[in-house]
Amino acid sequence: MTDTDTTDQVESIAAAIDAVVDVVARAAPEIRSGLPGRRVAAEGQNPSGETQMAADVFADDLLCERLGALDGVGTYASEERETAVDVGSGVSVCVDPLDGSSNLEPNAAMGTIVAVYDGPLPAAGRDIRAAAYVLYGPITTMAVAREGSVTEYVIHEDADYDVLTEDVRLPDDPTVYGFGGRVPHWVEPFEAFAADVESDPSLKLRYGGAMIGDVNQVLTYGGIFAYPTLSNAPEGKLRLQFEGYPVGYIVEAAGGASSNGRRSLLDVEKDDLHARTPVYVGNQELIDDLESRFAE
Ligand code: FDP
Repeated sequence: MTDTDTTDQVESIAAAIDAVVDVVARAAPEIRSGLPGRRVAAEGQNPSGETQMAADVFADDLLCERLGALDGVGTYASEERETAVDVGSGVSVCVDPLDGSSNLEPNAAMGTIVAVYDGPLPAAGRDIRAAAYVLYGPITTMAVAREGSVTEYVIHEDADYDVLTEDVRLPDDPTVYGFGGRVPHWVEPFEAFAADVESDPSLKLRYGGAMIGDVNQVLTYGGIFAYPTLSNAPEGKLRLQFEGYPVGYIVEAAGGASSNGRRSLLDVEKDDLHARTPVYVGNQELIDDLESRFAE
């Protein structure tokens, strides 16, 4: 909440966050059970020029309808649509309906990401009031960050959900890393950092190709996930409003750190709804080391 928010505003934002989290949790089993027949390309591309799967469109339509119907939600935006949708008055909700949907064909983990902002879109990172992700793994779980702490839930097939872990914290001793992008496109500071990580005997590679699956491993085991700046894509691949801010907010709330290579993801400012950013999240000492390479 900002210093100028009144008690009523604070309460209505909290109520909107409760409702958004509940809708996303209850939609998750439906999204999951809707996947088998939708492992095919849809007709269009998303605003970032990527082929959409039928499942991306299905999850986006479902979440737009349910979240857009909530009192206290003013704007719905998603990675799958060009412009934000005005749905009333209240918080702005940004969604990546199916993160990692290229994992649909090989049947590997995927997620749904949601960020709640107190302000118009594109929002600033410090406008974020809550973020959550659903992980469709062998079981369906959800991590929710708000007011500086993260709670993990298990979501059952009947759409009920229970707390698994309160106050999720990154373990102090990191053990895993996962780096995206093609290695020939990594730039020199990142290449040097990655070489040191790879030769550290306490760390091992665990990379699944869906950001949420990879970030959840970092939350569970400690370590670092990166989708770095690339020589052919200096801003990397991931989208700030839909992926960078929420994942940075969640990892920081769990005691870790986030960065675009130079500063916390929450301090990165871009004025385009679909702007991209390099993403580095994980244990503080690894992020400090990474940032020192880009400062040289
Ligand atoms: P996807 O394209 O499959 O939806 O931003 C989306 C994302 O997956 C992330 O989940 C993942 O970390 C990254 O892109 C993987 O990208 P590439 O395999 O294309 O490098």
